[in-house]
Amino acid sequence: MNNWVANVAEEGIYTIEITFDPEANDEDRITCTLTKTGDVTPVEHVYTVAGTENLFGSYWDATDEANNMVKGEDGIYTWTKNGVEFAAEEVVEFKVVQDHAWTYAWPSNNWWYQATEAGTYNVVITFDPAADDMNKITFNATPASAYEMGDVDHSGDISIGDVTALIDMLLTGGEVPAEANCDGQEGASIGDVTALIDYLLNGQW
Ligand SMILES: [Ca+2]
Ligand SMILES: [Ca+2]
Repeated sequence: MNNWVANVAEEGIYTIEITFDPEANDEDRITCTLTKTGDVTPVEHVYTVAGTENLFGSYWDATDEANNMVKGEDGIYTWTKNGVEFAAEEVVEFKVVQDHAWTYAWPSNNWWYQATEAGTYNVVITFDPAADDMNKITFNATPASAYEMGDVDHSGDISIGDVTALIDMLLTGGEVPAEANCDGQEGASIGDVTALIDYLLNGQW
């Protein structure tokens, strides 16, 4: 009368065998055997932001590896772009796509952002695959001018932490915010580190 219930004790790959003997007594007609044959290997996905060309450089291109997100130790993926120029009321739209295909993409309606005023912005997008659909994505566009020159780690003041942050950026070759340019020469170099240390020692640029 009740359905047959087979409990799976632990996650894994199983072989399931069900037998039915019409000649047996009611309680013996059905047998069900679960045999574990292996472990489940977690699938590592690639997440990429794809959207309007004004922010992402390519146009709704799910295959653009330049826009792959970077996985953090907490399992949350991040995409960062510093020094983005937005006109007043400029609109950005995007989705986060899984494995360079549109089969799985969030949010179902495109993420929509409109810059309130013209300026240079640092943009950070995060994606949490484990969160429910409404809370997977965060988008932050911070005016780049909010940080003063030398405040590389965006802590609000200039300290030895900024020297460390700048050296980290030089070593990893990541995007460098405008405020990391301390020597006035374009781009980030060891000259910016020297200028920053000079400032810490002397209190002036
Ligand atoms: Ca700082
Ligand atoms: Ca520089």
